[in-house]
Amino acid sequence: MKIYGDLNSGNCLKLKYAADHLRLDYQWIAVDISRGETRSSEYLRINPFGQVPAVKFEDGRCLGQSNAILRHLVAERFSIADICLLPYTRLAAEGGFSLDARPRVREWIKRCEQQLGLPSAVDPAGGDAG
Ligand SMILES: N[C@@H](CCC(=O)N[C@@H](CS)C(=O)NCC(=O)O)C(=O)O
Repeated sequence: MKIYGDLNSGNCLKLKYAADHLRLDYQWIAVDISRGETRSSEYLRINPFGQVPAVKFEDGRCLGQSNAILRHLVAERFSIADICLLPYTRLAAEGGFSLDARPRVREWIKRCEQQLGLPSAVDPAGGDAG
């Protein structure tokens, strides 16, 4: 993946910080806003809106908008917030709180458990209880 950005731009830095934190394999392509490089015909083929950041994936597709890119990069990963909430939430039943009416919470717990290699606390039998 290539990340096109200018290190003087906060929108670009958030991508760089996230990609570094996630240890993603990427190449940083410097695009100098002050030199008008975002408006070059070469760059406009990457991002027709003429803004950084943008990314180009291995398959050639490009994506602009920092928050959309961030969302894409972290899509199936969990964050510090997930880790903070997981330990007690996954044991809700032991504390007398049923998650039966909270299917989205159960799905989230299962996703985190899979990423961490934990046994399922919300579905100990391993079946799909919804
Ligand atoms: N909503 C966009 C904003 C992008 C943006 O404003 N980029 C600025 C740098 S922070 C830029 O490329 N300016 C150069 C230009 O418009 O030519 C995002 O979050 O990516």
